[in-house]
Amino acid sequence: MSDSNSNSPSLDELRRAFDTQLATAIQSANVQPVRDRYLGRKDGLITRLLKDLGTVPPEQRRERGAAANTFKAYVEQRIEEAAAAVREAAQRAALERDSLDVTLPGRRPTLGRRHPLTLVRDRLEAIFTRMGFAIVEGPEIEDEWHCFDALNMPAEHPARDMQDTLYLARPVKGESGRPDDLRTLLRTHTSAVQIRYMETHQPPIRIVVPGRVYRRDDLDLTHSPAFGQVEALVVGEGISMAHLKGTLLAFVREMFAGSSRVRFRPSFFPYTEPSAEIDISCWQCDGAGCPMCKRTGWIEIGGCGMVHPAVFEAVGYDTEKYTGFAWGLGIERIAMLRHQVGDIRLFYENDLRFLEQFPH
Ligand code: 2NL
Repeated sequence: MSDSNSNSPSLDELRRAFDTQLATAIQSANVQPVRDRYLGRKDGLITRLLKDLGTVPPEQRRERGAAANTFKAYVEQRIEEAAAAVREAAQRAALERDSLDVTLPGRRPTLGRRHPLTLVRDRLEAIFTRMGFAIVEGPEIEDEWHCFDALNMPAEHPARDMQDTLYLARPVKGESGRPDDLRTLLRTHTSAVQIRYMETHQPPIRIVVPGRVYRRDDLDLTHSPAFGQVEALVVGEGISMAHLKGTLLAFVREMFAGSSRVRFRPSFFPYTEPSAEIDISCWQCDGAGCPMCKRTGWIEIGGCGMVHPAVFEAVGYDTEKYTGFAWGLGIERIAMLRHQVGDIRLFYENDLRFLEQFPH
């Protein structure tokens, strides 16, 4: 028995235990506990071993001391190597994790596009802007005066039934600047904006008014309770029906086909006199007759007329001095005609399979 204390493990046993523990520590990338266990300043196994040398018989001390120091050097070196190995492994893992392959093809961001109704509206605005019209917008919540009364549609006028809409709760008395008997509603046409414009501007005026309007309608293939409308209004001295027709002809030749012709069919609107429906020659068959125009050669795109003097009176214009024309058309209808869309609801469902068929 070479050990002075037979309960202590031999250095060979200690080294084997250390080797095993260190291997495990490297696996779990945590070497520090093993280092503390063997080299810890207070409780380290080797520290104690060296301290215990004092109890070793003097004739064995030199040999045992040398063996302990050799073991200590061995442990220190192995620990250092292990720590380095763990550091390198961590670095390698980080490099791999953070590496990027610059040879991969790029990811193209999906590009948004304008809605088909926006395409039509933008195109229409561009055409009329070049003709010298100003684009004007106004509130969707209106009062009866601007939506009906000022447009020659007094209360109980039958035309109000055809433009039934949603009425909003009455404002608290005294809260609005309007007379008490004026109700608030969702506008049925953008004409209300033209009234507001005429109330604040003197002729000559040349405006295009696009926007959303509301009617009491059930949603079907061609109707929606909310839809887009564009109206135009020109007022000045000597404005005639010829100006109306010439302006419309210039518009449809840019909007539809260079060979388009315009036809007026007599009609009625309370706010225009005379009034007409606007037909344009079918751009599919150029007027010969085809399924698109139901064999008539003509397609209706909107309504128009010369502004009724009662409208000018309502906004305080001199009816002896000024005349004007106006027209209105539905944006959805134009988009459906241009792109042969058979169901108005497709415009509101935001199905990309539909929307992606339109140009950017
Ligand atoms: C249609 C027909 C029309 C007007 C709108 C108008 C506006 C004022 C004065 C006179 Cl301020 N008229 N607008 C005139 C005729 C027809 O719209 O079918 N719209 C979808």
